Amino acid sequence: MKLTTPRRAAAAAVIALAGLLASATPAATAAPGAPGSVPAGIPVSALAAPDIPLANVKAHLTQFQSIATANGGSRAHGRPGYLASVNYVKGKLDAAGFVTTVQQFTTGGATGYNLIADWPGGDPGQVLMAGAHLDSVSAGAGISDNASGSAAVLETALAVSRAQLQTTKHLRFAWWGAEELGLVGSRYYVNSLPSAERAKVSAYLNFDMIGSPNPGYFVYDDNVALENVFKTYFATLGVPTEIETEGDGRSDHASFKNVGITVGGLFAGAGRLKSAAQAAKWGGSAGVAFDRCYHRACDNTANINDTALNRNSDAIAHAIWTVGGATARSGLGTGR
Ligand code: DTR
Ligand code: ZN
Ligand code: ZN
Repeated sequence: MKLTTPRRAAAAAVIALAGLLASATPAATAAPGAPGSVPAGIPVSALAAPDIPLANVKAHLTQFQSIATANGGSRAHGRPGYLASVNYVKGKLDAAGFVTTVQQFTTGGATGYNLIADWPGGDPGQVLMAGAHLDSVSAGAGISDNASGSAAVLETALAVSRAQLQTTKHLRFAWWGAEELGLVGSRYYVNSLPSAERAKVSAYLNFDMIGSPNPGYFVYDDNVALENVFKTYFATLGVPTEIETEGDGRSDHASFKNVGITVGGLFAGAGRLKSAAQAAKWGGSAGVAFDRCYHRACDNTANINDTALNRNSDAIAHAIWTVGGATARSGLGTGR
């Protein structure tokens, strides 16, 4: 639809802890820190997240590549490829039952667009947000940076719809404009939120570059509870993680952190070189950038590591189901 105007329950009950950061006593499960223990302050959902189909995520990447190819080679702010990307994502979400809103802003002499998608239900006073910037640099299609995050967040939202998921928190997904110009879209969103609405956002999860071709597995360490949600998940896969140190202030989570909102997220690496120690534990090439096509024309559909994209997409779903406090699903839903 063309943009015209904005717009597992297991037998056990869900054990939801009060608040994200409340020092609620951890659920009486395993000893703190023991495998399978519950990080303090995180709702424990008896409902496991579904697998996010890698093929679906890659199909979105193919669409984003086609959009760039058909629109001068990029999906950059102010170019037709960006608005076409917004329309693609919006069409999928509208068809899946989300309430979408397009927020316009102006920067660099051009109109920018944020796409916000609310999943009906949940406590409107406790909003869990997950997002990714949808724009590329003007040099290329921006498949690693950041169609990867945009596609994974989109497919997770569609999985929520397929499950007709019910959650304790209200779920809100976002695709940001003009990140590459300096976090412009996400900052505009946060600054435009009335303070009462801002206070309702319990956490924002950011996913920028999650399929890098020579990947690392980095977890944001801005909040220990959210960091543990991701670390615990990767530990179940036997994948060691490191804390993310390349990005303080370098992606859209900074817009939220700057106004005191709890943030977390995942990152597979950009222009820094992978060390020998990192190559030993993660595979890939030492002495080579995590993404050697970072901000270059070669950031196309060949510039993705499927294993990293798959693992990170599933980790995103795990976080949404867990932190969102999934309580029930009522079918296969309509998500496409
Ligand atoms: N600013 C992002 C790339 C980036 C660099 N360091 C980090 C750390 C965390 C997330 C993203 C990034 C971009 O160029 O879009
Ligand atoms: Zn970038
Ligand atoms: Zn990025």
